[in-house]
Amino acid sequence: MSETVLYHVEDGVAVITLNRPEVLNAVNDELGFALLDRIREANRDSAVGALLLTGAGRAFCAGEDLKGQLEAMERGRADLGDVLRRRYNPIIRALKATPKPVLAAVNGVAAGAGASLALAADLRIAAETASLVFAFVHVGLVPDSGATYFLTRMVGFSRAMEWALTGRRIGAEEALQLGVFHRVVPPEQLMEQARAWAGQLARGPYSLALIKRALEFGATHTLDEALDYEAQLQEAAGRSRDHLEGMRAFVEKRAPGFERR
Ligand code: LHQ
Repeated sequence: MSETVLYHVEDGVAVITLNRPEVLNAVNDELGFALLDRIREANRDSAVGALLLTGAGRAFCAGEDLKGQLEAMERGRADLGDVLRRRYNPIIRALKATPKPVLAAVNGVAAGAGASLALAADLRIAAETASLVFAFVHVGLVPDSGATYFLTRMVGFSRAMEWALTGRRIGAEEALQLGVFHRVVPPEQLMEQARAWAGQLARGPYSLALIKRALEFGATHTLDEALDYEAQLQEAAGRSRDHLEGMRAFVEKRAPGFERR
């Protein structure tokens, strides 16, 4: 298995680390396909309750490997649409489709498709030194890997337009104020806090999976459709063992022991 993505499971959490620190974890074919494999592996593993995505070294991810891409272009072998369809889009779809919560620990700069990757997680905890750079414009490209979808929904159309057109560096504090980052912590505390948070998510009830689906649905459908879907999902949640356990724990004034069932 490729060393460009490190993977281990601890405390019910699949820790997935992008590992090309010498190029700020820029994504080439090897890293991209290894990442996709690891997301799928975490999804399949019943011992895994949450995914934690981070980067080795000082960056989260600098997006597409521009040196590799330039070489491919000079050899006349670059088709960016194909790169997206084969490599990035399946990664983003896999992150959104897994019923398990995905936490990104943004340890440094997240640029281009690397920023998109951070936005595709369900939650983001970031180091004070982290930043987002929608760098696509600097290399004459358009935001991709879901950036147009996530950004417009997270920060609104007007601000998304400014971030995309300028490609300026968005600091951790600004991202926190706008709810793009959920928590910002000193760099030396990032991984400890991220592991603790992901561990907590991994011990959550079966309904976490349904909550993910419910919110994605609610964000893109009408009120009538959302009401119907909520009723459908609640019916399923209501039949879960974890719902029963949650109610018993409440009545017995103790912490619930969920089993993701
Ligand atoms: C890199 C990269 C990098 C290679 C830093 N590649 N080496 C999708 C589909 C298909 C095709 C095209 O694109 C896409 C989507 C995209 O992702 S397009 C956007 C691609 N990403 C970028 O444009 C970001 C490029 N990087 C930067 O702007 C800066 O490196 C940032 C702002 C991320 C960090 O700046 P610094 O902290 O000043 O670091 P640095 O620039 O000195 O980088 C450190 C090293 O990493 C350096 O190598 P060197 O050998 O000189 O030490 C960089 O060349 C290398 N590196 N990003 N994407």
